[in-house]
Amino acid sequence: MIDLYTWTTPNGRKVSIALEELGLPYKAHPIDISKDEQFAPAFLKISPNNRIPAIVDNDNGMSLFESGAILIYLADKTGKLMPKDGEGRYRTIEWLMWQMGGVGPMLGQVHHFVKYNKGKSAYAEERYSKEAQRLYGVLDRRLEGREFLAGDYSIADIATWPWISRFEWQEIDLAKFPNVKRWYETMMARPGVKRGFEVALT
Ligand SMILES: N[C@@H](CCC(=O)N[C@@H](CS)C(=O)NCC(=O)O)C(=O)O
Repeated sequence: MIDLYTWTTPNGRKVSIALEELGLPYKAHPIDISKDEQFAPAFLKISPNNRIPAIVDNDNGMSLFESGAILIYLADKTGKLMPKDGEGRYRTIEWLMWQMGGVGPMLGQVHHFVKYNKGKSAYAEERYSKEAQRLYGVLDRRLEGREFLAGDYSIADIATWPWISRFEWQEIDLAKFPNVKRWYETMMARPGVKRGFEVALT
């Protein structure tokens, strides 16, 4: 059994989607970041950066924070959603890191400036919207002639999808990125993705 500490955000949903896709038993505990629960001393012990998501794997007592590290751990634990070795493993990690270093932080800034604080900084809105357009272009080109980001369906897709699911907040017209649209819809139709997206926090 895995304890997942999470909230209804793209980074949190990456892990609940992976757990659902892998069929691993878990319990999701809410950390309400709008009430600063991420700063509680008990949570700091498992997530020293004060951010969700984090997990505790009760099979071995190990705790982990940072969604990318958690996804690699879960893939290695089960031998699924990432090749064990060879080029396929590094392609998966490559696109996972692209999400962690680019898609997440940049689209997060779009949410901050364009969705929640519109009109406060024209410079930031333009800068991050332009970067969002660029990243959607990269994703669209990568998905040209490919069903998934890095070979078979993998943790790279699972990491990226929850951010793309907020395309409306980012004022992105998915019709301009047909490969992204097709990939987005393919993933949305997966029962595990649906369950992980709507995970009940009790
Ligand atoms: N790189 C981290 C980012 C985690 C992150 O930014 N989590 C947000 C929610 S999506 C959070 O906990 N925010 C709380 C805060 O800003 O204080 C990861 O991927 O796990």
